[in-house]
Amino acid sequence: MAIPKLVIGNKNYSSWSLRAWLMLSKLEIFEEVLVPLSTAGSKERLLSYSPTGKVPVYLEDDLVIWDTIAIAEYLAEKYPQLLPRDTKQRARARSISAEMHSGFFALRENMPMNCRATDRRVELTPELTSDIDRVRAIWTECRNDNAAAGSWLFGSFSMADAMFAPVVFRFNTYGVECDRLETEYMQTVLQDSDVQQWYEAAVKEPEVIEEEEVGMN
Ligand SMILES: N[C@@H](CCC(=O)N[C@@H](CS)C(=O)NCC(=O)O)C(=O)O
Repeated sequence: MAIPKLVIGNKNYSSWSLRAWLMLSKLEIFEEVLVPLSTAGSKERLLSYSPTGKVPVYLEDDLVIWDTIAIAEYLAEKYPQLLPRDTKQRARARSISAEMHSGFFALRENMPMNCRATDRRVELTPELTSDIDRVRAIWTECRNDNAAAGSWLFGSFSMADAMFAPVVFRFNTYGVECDRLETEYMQTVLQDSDVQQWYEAAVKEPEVIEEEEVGMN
């Protein structure tokens, strides 16, 4: 078997890329193919890897997986440690991962991931506040239930942490206020060595995507 490849977008901006990259970084050796988004020819390059022309794309021999939740589920089949061992907790990790994948539109729209940006502020509309409150409730519930097992949402790192990692960067960039438990969880994510590696690469990227640069004073 050849070394799997993961096609990703800009580390500073591509939140879906971060999710797949973080899972893979914790599980297996892989080759990273970075296609800077919104540059000349980038769409054609992406379409040469997958039918959707979006990132992330996971490539393993003749297998192509082009959607984050499908990549997560495939990896969890290969590496069961990506989900909690307990059946009910596993269902819960899947539920919040799916909820992230299919929802939180106000959060995704109004607080785009911009890892290297700090001190940004956006208008807290009712929809955005509702998304933020829901994220905080998820983190609080998971951390309260799994505090003894470790510092990730379900104790050990799971796909759910990968799904919420870009939200941690968003809360950090846009100064979302959190309580102690939630802030501790954010620190677990931000201080993780793989997340740090991603961040350091994001800081060095030269590309600036204007429409993602929101919330400046
Ligand atoms: N449902 C997809 C969404 C992927 C997605 O929207 N990726 C964005 C970057 S974060 C993208 O590829 N944008 C480039 C484009 O649409 O041309 C997933 O879960 O992987």
